[in-house]
Amino acid sequence: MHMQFSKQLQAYGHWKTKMVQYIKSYQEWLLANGLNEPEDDLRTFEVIEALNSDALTVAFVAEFSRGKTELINAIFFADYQRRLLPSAAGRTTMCPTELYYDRAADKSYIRLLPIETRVEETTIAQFKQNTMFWTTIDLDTSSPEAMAEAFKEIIRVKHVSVDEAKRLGLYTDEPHSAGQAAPQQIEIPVWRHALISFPHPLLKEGLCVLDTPGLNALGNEPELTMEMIPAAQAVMFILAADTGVTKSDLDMWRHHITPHIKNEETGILVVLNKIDTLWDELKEQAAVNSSIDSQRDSTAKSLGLSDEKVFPVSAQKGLLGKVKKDTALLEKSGLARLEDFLAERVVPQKHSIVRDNVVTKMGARIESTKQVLEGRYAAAQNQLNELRSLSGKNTDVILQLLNKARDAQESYKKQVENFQTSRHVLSGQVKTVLESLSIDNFDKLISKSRGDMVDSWTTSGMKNIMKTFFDTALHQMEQVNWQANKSNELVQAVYQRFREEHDVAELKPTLFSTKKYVGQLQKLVKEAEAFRSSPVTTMTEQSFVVKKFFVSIVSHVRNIFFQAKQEAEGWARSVMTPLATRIKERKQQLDEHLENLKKIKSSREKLEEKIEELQKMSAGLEKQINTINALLEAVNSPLPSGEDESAPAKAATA
Ligand SMILES: Nc1nc2c(ncn2[C@@H]2O[C@H](COP(=O)(O)OP(=O)(O)O)[C@@H](O)[C@H]2O)c(=O)[nH]1
Ligand SMILES: [Mg+2]
Repeated sequence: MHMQFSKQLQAYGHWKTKMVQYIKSYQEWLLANGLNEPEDDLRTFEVIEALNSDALTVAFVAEFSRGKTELINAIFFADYQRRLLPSAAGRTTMCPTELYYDRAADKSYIRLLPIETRVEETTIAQFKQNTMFWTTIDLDTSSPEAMAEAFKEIIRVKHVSVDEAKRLGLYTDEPHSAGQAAPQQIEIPVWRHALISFPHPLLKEGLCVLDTPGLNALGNEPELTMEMIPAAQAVMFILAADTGVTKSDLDMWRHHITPHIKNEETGILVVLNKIDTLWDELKEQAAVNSSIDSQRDSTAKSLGLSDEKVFPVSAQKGLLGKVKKDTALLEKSGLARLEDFLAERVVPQKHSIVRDNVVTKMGARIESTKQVLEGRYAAAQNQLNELRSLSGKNTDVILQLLNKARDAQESYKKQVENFQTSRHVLSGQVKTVLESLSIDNFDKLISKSRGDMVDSWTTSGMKNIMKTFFDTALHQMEQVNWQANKSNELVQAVYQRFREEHDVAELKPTLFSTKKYVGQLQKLVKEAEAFRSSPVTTMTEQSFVVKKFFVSIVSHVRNIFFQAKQEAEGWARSVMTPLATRIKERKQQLDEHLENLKKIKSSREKLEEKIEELQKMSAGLEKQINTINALLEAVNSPLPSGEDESAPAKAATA
């Protein structure tokens, strides 16, 4: 039931904390052993940052009055023993609200962005960077009543002139022109966006709940549909049994939800709420159940889903059941099945995405540390064997070995020269990759599209501009990929040669690809097209929505390029690091070996001493390799189930 989801989330939070500990101690251990590289350190820091700030977002999307807010109250906040967020009959003009816990600030607050900021070209994401733009209300978390009272602020409205409402893109003449007199004053929400931070256990574990007003509503922000909702782990689309599937529900489903269905990182849950309106005490339970089943069936059909994808629930009775501790009512509300789904699918899904990221970013590095240690171990073993074979032999043999060691040093020097040359060639090639990712080029493309837009401020003109914009962006990304492939070929050739010269069969380079970014762009193209053709853009005042739409898309695409560039830069800096490390290691081994032989040559007593030293070193290395293996295992391990979250950590630091 409810516990299931919180347990899973806790286990996930626990896993993240453990991961951060492992990675930190690994980092310290690298430093202590002189095995760290500055570029890698930076990436490690990024992984830790990402784990610390990671959030699991569940977004609630529906027409107004389907019970989004009630469902949020019932699923997440019933332990306050009351209705925490304001939910009321009729159209509540609530602004999009994000509930989370601000771990960095460690504070409870409500932050509200004034509706007037809608005219700015700044995105909400950018506004979030600066608290100055927001009105902050301190939240007294000691009393649920005081909290619920404070939350009422997010639904506050005010009356403004028609002109002002138009200026804010919250009013358009068309829908009212049918015989009605134009109103004098328009009711608009006071706030554009709300951020609420308070230390609820689930929120402290990294849950973020996004409550949205109806997306079809006038004043809908493209940023919400194009950025925030697609970024959520789970999107709950809510329908109500008392209204059935209306045309407006279907529009929202088609334009704002279905574009994400193929996106494997977002789970879509369809909820048929208010099934209590079908309950009837004069009917047999079986008859009630069959009427719920048949509505579930018809809901599924109209959305083109199979029945089991639709969860029939009663948010209201579920909340009541939880508050009154009425398990029979809670059971009947169907809420538990929905929560189980969140626990069993959504949390593990999120975990595997985050784990993959850790594995991608850290795995290769840890592997490479392991290989270095194994290399040291093998070198120590070789020396040991050689020294053991020396006991009882005459000075001639030692001299022979000394010569051999000197030769090895000579050929090593040549290899270093080769390596430096390849590195030089590669850095030239990589430069062209980075140039094709230049943000300057991108900004030129934007200012051109922006100029075009002034001339065609209509939906059909918009379509063409968007097409050109995306075509150019995609073309540029493919250009980058073409350059990246050339770099990859070069890198592979360098590695190939290195493997042959240095006898390190396992050394493989990481390659750079823009595939991920091309995919993101293509996804955005689809979302943009769905949004462009949605009722919001066709019905509401063109200039306003179009402008917002464009700002949102441009900042998104720019961000994709920016990330690609950052990844490419990081890759360029670190792609040769494993080879450089090997060379450094090899040099150290050759020097040590030569030094040992010299000492033994001058004093035969040294032989036993050196053998002992090497044995000790081998034992130490074996221990270190075990530590690394445990760390690798920990990074790759699945999410512990809620029950054994106290399982002891396997990896320890040596
Ligand atoms: N009968 C019934 N009413 C509900 C249920 N969930 C919500 N409501 C009512 O529907 C209205 C709108 O709910 P609200 O949560 O504000 O909807 P939102 O606009 O989607 O956030 C309120 O009057 C709620 O009390 C439910 O499960 N059953
Ligand atoms: Mg609501």
